[in-house]
Amino acid sequence: MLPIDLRSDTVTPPTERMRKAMAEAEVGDDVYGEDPTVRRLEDLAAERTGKPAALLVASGTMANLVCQLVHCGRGDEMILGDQSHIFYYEQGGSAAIGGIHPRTVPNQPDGTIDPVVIEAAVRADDVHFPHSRLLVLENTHNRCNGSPLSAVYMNRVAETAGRYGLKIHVDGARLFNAAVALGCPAADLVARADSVSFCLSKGLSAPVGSMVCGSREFVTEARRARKVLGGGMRQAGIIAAAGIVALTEMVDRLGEDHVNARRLAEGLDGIEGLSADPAAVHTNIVFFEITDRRTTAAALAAALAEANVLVLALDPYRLRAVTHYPLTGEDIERALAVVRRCFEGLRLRVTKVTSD
Ligand code: TLP
Repeated sequence: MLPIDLRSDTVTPPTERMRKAMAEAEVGDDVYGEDPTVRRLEDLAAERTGKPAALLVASGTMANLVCQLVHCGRGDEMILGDQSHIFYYEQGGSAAIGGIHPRTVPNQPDGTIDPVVIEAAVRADDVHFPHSRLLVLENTHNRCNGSPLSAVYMNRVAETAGRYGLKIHVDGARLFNAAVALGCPAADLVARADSVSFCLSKGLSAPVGSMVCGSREFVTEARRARKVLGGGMRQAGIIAAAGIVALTEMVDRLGEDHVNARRLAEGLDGIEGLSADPAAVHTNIVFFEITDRRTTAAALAAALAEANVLVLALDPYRLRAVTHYPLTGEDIERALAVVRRCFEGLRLRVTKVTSD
């Protein structure tokens, strides 16, 4: 059996159309602003997010860091969720590289942050305090079941941020998953944001690349920040060509991944000793938990890997599986059969060891 890789949607291979577009891409030196394919991608990304301008960068991590560097100076504070990718998985780059002070506040299970909590976290004008400059939100929210944040929530939170002069950055690595799940244009979800980043290289299947979108002035500064981080690329049209295919051909199909994720969650929840919450799955990320604690997430992930199903063990008893192109409903059923078999095998082994 070919491996069924559910570790992340970052493992998606480029489509044939992407490979062809990459081979044929018209290119130039993008640091001189002379790559026509990069320019086309940037125009398209700006249009899809409803922002005046956009910038191609190497990764989601770089996109987020560039945005933080533009919004905040050294010693400024940003408010962000305690489950956010920027806080968890980006090496503390905001502090290490930008001198930005992270103020974490609790994410609710649906990935939102209560506006009342945001308001309470804003610093008063006092010589002891850093200046509160930025609010960071994540849509979809990776560690909160891939939850999509609605335009209604964004409006509420923008009102709070506006009252205190906070800028808003949306880490929209999977923004188009949110748009498809909520049935609205991506632009509606970030209309109130000052900047948004999204990834071409996750569910949209491009091999490399993320976009930063915002006002023209913002993107001019973002271009400078990208350069100092070493992210000025030359004939980047090769990458941008795949990004154009990602945005024009791969967005509408994301719904299939969401259906597969829900099915996966239902199946996992039906396995004795495991639990998942299908009702919480609205996009392509599924968390599941080992409730029979005689075995661990690491042991289950290792057993599954032997059987060619790859998942991530995140915590001692918690795992993550992500659906994506080109996995089909049949692949999900096959993966579920493997999980059932492997988990049962582990339980039998543990039962035998304990009774020996
Ligand atoms: N997330 C990856 C890992 O880093 C955990 C994954 O497999 O989910 N924002 C969000 C919300 C993300 O989920 C990710 C990647 C990023 C930013 C960073 O993107 P890259 O990997 O392109 O730097």
